[in-house]
Amino acid sequence: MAVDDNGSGLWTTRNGHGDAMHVGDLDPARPGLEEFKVDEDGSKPSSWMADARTGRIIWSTPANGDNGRGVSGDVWAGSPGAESWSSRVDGVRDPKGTVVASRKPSSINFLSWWDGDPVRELLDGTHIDKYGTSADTRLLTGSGVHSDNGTKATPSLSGDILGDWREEVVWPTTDNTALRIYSTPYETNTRITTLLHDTQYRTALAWQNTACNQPPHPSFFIGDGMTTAPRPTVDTP
Ligand SMILES: [Ca+2]
Ligand SMILES: [Ca+2]
Ligand SMILES: [Ca+2]
Repeated sequence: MAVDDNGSGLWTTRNGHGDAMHVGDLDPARPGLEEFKVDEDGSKPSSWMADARTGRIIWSTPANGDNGRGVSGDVWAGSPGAESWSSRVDGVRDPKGTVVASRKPSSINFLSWWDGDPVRELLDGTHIDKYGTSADTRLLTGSGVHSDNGTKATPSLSGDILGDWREEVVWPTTDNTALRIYSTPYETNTRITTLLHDTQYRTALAWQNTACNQPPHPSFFIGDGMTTAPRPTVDTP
């Protein structure tokens, strides 16, 4: 459901709890924000995308038990906008719900803007990979660190906290005596104001540290073919 800033309910799909939800400009060709979610209730659609303002379901996949993992983000330039995939649904879907690639990424967990291009990378366990339709490419292996929460494999934090718009990952050392911050070694020609200036992203950095963690999404599209990113008119406190 969505709650207005005065505390009253705006809408609900009545699809109940799900372990993964993503809200962002997942379909840049369509005005406004979209929501992608997987459902735990085996009688509800397994996965779906909705208009984030109204809750209207844009597309969905048939009920198929407890769909425990799902991700949506632009991880592949071969199809416009976000790719969406989940544990119990075959294939990778475009923002209209059409299967555009048969091979799902090897992980269904976090995302990270890590290398120099605006297409997002996959973050899972203590590694970062780049999606490819035949195989993923490993870009980072964190050694001497660990993730938490079993198969959910959450880092201490993932998000843009230093430098430019690319995202850092924080993991605890294996002996739990220190936190390590990993930052991208890649240069980029893409200039975007630090993402913490975006209120949605800033809020997402806070809520991803509670309950079922998920990667933060900004309120605007970052990905292949993106338009010039918005610049904040005032500094966020
Ligand atoms: Ca949109
Ligand atoms: Ca894409
Ligand atoms: Ca990238």
